[in-house]
Amino acid sequence: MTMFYLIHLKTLPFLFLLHTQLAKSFPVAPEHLEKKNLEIAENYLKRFYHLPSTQFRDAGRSSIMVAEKLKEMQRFFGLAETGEPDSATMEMMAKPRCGVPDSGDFMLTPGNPKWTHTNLTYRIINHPSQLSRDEVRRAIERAFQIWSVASPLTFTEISQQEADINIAFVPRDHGDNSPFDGPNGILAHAFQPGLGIGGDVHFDSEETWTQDIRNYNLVLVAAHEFGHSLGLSHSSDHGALMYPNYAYTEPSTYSLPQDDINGIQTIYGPSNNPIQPTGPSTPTACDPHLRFDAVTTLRGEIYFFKDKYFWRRHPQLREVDLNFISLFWPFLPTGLQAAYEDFDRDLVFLFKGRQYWALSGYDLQQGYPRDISTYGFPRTIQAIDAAVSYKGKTYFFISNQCWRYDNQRGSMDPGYPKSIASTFPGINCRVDAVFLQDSVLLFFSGPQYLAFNLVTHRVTRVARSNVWLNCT
Ligand code: 7FY
Ligand code: CA
Ligand code: ZN
Ligand code: ZN
Repeated sequence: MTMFYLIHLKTLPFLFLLHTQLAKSFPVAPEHLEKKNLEIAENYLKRFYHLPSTQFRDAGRSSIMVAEKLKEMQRFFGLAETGEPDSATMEMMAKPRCGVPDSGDFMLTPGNPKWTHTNLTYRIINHPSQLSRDEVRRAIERAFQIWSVASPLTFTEISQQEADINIAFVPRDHGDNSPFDGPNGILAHAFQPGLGIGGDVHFDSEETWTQDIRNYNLVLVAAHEFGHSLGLSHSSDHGALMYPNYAYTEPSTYSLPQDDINGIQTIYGPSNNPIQPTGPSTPTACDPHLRFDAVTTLRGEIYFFKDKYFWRRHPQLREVDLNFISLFWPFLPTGLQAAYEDFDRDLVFLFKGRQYWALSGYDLQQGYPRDISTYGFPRTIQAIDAAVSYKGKTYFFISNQCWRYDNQRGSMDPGYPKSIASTFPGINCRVDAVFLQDSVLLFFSGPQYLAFNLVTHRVTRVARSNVWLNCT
């Protein structure tokens, strides 16, 4: 049984209520169609407009919340703001939002097992050879904290009595009919909430457990397993902690993705914190508001950076895939701000704040990150919006100004910065990102891009940014 059914069942009383209120606006629609429309509309609003799940809506205001969210959606698409799932609205909702990375959702464990108390206890039975007892305790504490900030749950370590969640590092056959397989393969497993072995987590003691980017980071694997201990199953959202595949992310700054927050709060309700935590959402390629952090070519492919992700596009194949930045370059931060390729040196430079990194393919060049003062930027420049290199010069875009750096001489050209519009007529907006393709500069500004022909010195095209991700 999946999440869908759980919400579905709980939604029924509410659906009937809304249904009778809207009946007059649908004189001809057959009843079953009407109900179906409402269901589709609700799922759509939950997915793209943060409509809370039924159980977290104030019963009396539930239908009003749906109507408000509908109006918001209608306003966005330029439809009549009826607040009702009329045919024009349903048609818009039915349009494929391409590239939505099988924008899955969290799943609850079949049968919906959960803890009936919120003050959970855990006990660390042993530790693996590579990490000390204290290192394991710190990692486990951090992994629980990832879940406790987003839920009403608390986790307390105990060393004597029986704990809710027992944590152990064990090899091969260890008496629960789920033997481990030695290095790699299965890393750990967890039992769903319940008495006895319920909630317990076992880690394969033959893995190399680490506190850094090396496989496998204990905090991340533990946090994933604890999701199972709390009643969550795997999610199809690629950015979720409960996604089935291990992916490295810096644990000290990790915050629980929104999909996992939605999952844990579906089971245990919102956090007791007056300010409800929110988490990063996996970007949707065809979100009409999508804007890029940075764009660059790299050895013939185009990389579009956004938050902790990038899309990669092969220019001929038109194929686009979404990946974590950390999967290719675990040493890079998220939220990059500018990037360019130096074709002569076969290097890519990436910028965030005053720091920058030089990459040769997957590898970080020695001596990086460096400070942008090496380019000749004064102390007053705190960040670069966009950068691109062309014919031995590198152009940096900062606010409404453009700086030009001479790659050979290794210094800024005199006369710069200049206004962007005086250097590139027609580009009179702030630039989020820019890259070069066949003597054309592609400038991204908010949800649109402008193509600037370097030969004719004119803007030749303006279109939506995410057509680059094959969105129509
Ligand atoms: C994971 C798991 O939770 C199971 O119940 C059975 C098999 C599993 N596979 S695993 O041990 O290789 C594993 C895979 C991914 C463990 C953790 C993760 C993980 C996923 C996302 C973020 C961090 C870790
Ligand atoms: Ca293993
Ligand atoms: Zn086990
Ligand atoms: Zn899992």
